[in-house]
Order: sequence, then C-alpha cells, then structure tokens
Amino acid sequence: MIVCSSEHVEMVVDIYESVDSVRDHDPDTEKEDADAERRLEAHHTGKGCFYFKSSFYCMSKETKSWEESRHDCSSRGADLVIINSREEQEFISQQLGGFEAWIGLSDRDREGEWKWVDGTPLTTEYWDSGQLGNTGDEDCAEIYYSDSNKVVWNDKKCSEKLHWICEKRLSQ
Ligand SMILES: [Ca+2]
Ligand SMILES: [Ca+2]
Ligand SMILES: [Ca+2]
Repeated sequence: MIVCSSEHVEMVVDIYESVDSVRDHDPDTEKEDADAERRLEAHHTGKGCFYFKSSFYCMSKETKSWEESRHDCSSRGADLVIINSREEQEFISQQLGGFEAWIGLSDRDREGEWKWVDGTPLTTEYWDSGQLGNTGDEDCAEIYYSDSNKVVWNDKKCSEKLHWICEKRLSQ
C-alpha cells in the first residue's frame, strides 16, 4: 500500500509542481514528450504517489469528508480522481489495498444524476449494485473492495470520513 503521509506534503507539492512544468512545456516532438514522462516516472516512482499513463495519483493517509478531501486535492492543483476507463479502474484497484477511498463522483446537485468533479457525466460505471441505494441521502462515491472481492463503487454519505485519491492529469 502506497500512501502519502502528511510529512510528505512538501514532496507531493513538488511532484505536482513538476507535473505543471512538464505540462506547460510544449515539446517539439512526441519523443521529447515521452522522454519527459519517463523522467517523471523514474523520479517519482516509489516516493509515495503513483503514476499511470498521463496522470499522477496520491492516496491520502488521513481520512476526511468528501468535501474536505476534494479541498485537499484542489490545494495541490489536483482534484479527486476521475475514473475514465477500465484500465484506470483496474490500476486504482491495484493501489487501493484494503482501503476505502473517495473518488471524484457525486449526485449532490440532483439525486440520481451522477457527475464527475470536472462536470462530465458518468459513462463507464462500476457500482456495487447491491449498495447503490441512496440510503439516508448518500450523494458521494467511494471505491472499495466488495465482499465478492471485486473493487467497486458505493454511494455514501458525503460527511463520512474516508481516505481519498487525488489525480493530476499530465495532458488531455
Ligand atoms: Ca482519470
Ligand atoms: Ca444520492
Ligand atoms: Ca450505498
């Protein structure tokens, strides 16, 4: 289990800043782009956050409400993770260990209308069908290991305190 402890906040900020510098850079060729990504990967692998395709991720060591978790990501220039593909779902699953974590998905604006934090509607979904119920006004989504040993999503009360995963995209 890779986590970012609070002692490593400075390191995390460094990582996000270096992502910014790479993203702002406008490489002339695809090769330069690939080189930059390889350098970042070599530099950051094993330092508490993880890198997959064109994003950096960081899993919290602390637990917070969904809103506070999102604020933590924003303060680092990132946002709660948006799961765009099966590959990303599987990658996050591998990093999760036994943890439950907030993801950047909620139906807080309108009940039953799930949206990612960047405003995009839900396309690929991995709900734990037995758990998606809005029981007691559950408007935020977590990712976790279900009883059937699959990594799925559940709607949960936004005020509950969970770990969370920030994502910073390197390119669009
Ligand atoms: Ca993503
Ligand atoms: Ca709901
Ligand atoms: Ca639920």
